[in-house]
Amino acid sequence: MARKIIPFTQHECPGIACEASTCILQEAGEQGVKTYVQRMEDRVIQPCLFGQGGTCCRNCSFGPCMMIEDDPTSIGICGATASTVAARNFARMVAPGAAAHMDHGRETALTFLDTARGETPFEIKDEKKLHFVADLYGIKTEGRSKQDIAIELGEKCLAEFGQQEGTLVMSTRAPAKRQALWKKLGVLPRGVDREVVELMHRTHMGTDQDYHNLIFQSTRCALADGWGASMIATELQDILFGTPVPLRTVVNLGVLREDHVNIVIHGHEPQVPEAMAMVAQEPEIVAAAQEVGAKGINLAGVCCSGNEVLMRRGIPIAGGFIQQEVVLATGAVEAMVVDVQCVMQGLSGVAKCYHTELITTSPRAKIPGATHIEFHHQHALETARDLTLRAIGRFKDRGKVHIPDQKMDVVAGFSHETINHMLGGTFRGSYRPLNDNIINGRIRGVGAVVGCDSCRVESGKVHTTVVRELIANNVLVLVTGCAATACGRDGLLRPEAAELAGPGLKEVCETVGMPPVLHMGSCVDNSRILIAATAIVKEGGLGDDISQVPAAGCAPEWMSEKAIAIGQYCVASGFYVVFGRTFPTTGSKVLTDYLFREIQEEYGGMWAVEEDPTEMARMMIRHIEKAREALGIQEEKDRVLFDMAMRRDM
Ligand code: NFS
Ligand code: SF4
Repeated sequence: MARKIIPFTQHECPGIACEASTCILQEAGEQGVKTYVQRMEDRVIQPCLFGQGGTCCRNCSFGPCMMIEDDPTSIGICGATASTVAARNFARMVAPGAAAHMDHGRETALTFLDTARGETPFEIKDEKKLHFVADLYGIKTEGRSKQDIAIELGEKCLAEFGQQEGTLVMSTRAPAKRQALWKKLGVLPRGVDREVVELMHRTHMGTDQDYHNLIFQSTRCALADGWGASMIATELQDILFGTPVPLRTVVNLGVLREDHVNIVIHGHEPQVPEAMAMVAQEPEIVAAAQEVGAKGINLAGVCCSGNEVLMRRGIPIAGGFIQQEVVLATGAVEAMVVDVQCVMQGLSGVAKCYHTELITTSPRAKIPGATHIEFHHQHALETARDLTLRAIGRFKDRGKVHIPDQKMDVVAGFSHETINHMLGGTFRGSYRPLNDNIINGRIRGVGAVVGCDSCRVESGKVHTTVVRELIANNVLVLVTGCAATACGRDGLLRPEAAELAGPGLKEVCETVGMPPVLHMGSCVDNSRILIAATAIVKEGGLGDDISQVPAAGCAPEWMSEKAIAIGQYCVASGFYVVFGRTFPTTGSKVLTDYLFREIQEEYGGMWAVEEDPTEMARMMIRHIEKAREALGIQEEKDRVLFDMAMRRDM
């Protein structure tokens, strides 16, 4: 059968992250390797409008029932309306999205606890943070060993997953006004797992059939993610593996090395990547690599596994989500080690076209055709050595290798603690200088650009267009997840990128020596953004709640259910949140109006959707300017407009 060769350039075929990816994908296509690009081309059945707008229900065997909101003949056989079905489907995105972070948080807590008990090769690295978090949990720290404190903290965190009543400790870190609002609305999560189970229950046929009530529980579940499990994950990971500090490293396909055994770590939880990093330089391992003719082991990351070890160890990232198959199609990867989430099943087929061994490590995530080697933190190093030796064993089977030159310097590692120190000086950390710069208008506000990269849009480009527009308008940008990787590829995570910023932001970046776009970590680390926003509120001068801060968030290329859970907890925290391209409730105007407008009256935050990246940035900027106006700090606007005009003249 004649193969179709796809004549794509990055422009002709959206969804290809960069030039380096284009040329690898083209080669792969010519050799008959099927990647997401071919699968998109091959698909005959196109997305259905009911599915896309959230109004197809298959919750019982009377269906599937497809709804048209204003058509009385198009309601469910059970009588369910479009808004009910769209809300149920939305809830069914929040539940697994939140559950992914929750299960990650649980796994972290288990590793943390066993480490405190001396049963893993990891250690408590950040004692200062251990004490801080222990204080939050009301744990006595004075005169106790770090192991003792950590055991109590691990047990307390773990107990919150199965907790039935009460509230989650992390949620008490939110601004007082926000907590009072959550209390008033009755939306404070009672436990972690409980909120997912209840949400799933409510979506069962014939249960909750009121869209507002369904979104209420979706919110409680999402809050149990952001102000619960994700925050537990971030904080315990920092204590265990170290709180990130700024460091320099590189991203994109060019980080793979021709003369090394390349091992790519992909997925989300940091345990496997940390263990792999711990053994990679062991003399016996290096010797084994040299024996097969390689110079050593080169570890590189993909997705959030990559972000975790990029932030803490400076391990380079080979690619974001959309590049995962491209990384293998270089022919240079001996093994790809994956755990959970965002791992494409297509990897299995791509790996088979090369000498690459695809290895799954979590009992929760297996892939037909992949090798399964289960990872347990108690034996982390033994397993990591085993995995590494397997990769070394594949080196001799390498065929033709094509590693593109493209790689880009990045500065990453901006935890909340780092921002605090960087801006406030080493003696006493503080957000005062940031708040002052927002108040005096040098920085107009803060924009969070987060989430996946997508094959449905000009991948990466959508992120970077939004970010470039924001920084040009003096909006300081915080990034996480694959959005951060896309910005990294584009050079936006370097201090030099301050050149692209408006004059006020540029001045601040140059004074501090920081990039205008700060990489805050993986997607569970969106909890760092919640903490940063809270720190801005607590510092004073910018209102007494997150909804008053001149800030906005977006996920321009979102694709995963996690993105919906994150968006919902951000809206419920008071943020204005813009999603790119599609939104999963548009089949119901009633529900969409609620999420895009009315919800603001309850939570101060709301959703929006926009396809055009420049417009997306402008929507965020308009929101930021409106917040400034409400705070009475609008004066500097003229100067910014003047500066914009000046720049256009240049
Ligand atoms: Ni977030 Fe990170 Fe990437 Fe999207 Fe997937 S890796 S957890 S979900 S695709 S940003
Ligand atoms: Fe149709 Fe109602 Fe069954 Fe859904 S639950 S498939 S709307 S009958």
